[in-house]
Amino acid sequence: MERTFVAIKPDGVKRGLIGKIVQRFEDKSYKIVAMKMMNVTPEIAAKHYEEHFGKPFYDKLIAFITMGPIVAMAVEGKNAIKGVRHLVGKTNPDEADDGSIRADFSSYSTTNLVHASDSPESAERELNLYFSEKEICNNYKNMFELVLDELGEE
Ligand code: 3AN
Repeated sequence: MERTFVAIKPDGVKRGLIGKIVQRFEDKSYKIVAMKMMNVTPEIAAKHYEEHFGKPFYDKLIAFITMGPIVAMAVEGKNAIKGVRHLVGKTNPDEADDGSIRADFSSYSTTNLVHASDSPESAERELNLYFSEKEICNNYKNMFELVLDELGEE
């Protein structure tokens, strides 16, 4: 079981897409184990996007992620890091697979609605940046896990 970090960015919140986006992850069997709406401070934004520091689009990236609240989530499931990235789609929505969130809801690489960790290392770093251990609620099973339990599957 893997855990990954997902954020609905300010455009997704403003466009009223929180429910639809969360539904995509739940439909695919992933379990939300933490979720909060929050404003991203410039300090958190700088840590989140430190790999892009110095690039031409960096300032716009920081301005965008701090322009309004996001919904931060910790999402768990089988191969969740890769699977969630697949559901989210490629950075440029024009190149994202049909049926992915970005392909279905955006045409812009900047306002592409969702962030999802791209590796186990990023997932750990980003989860620690946005959540404390006590904010993670992993003390329940979702329906997918209950069915697997019944089958005796991991
Ligand atoms: P993803 O969100 O798919 O993980 P990242 O982390 O590589 O993509 O990029 C985060 C954001 O940085 C993108 N949503 C986009 O706004 C911006 N960005 C990344 N690469 C480029 C690029 N080559 N040109 C312009 N903006 C970019």
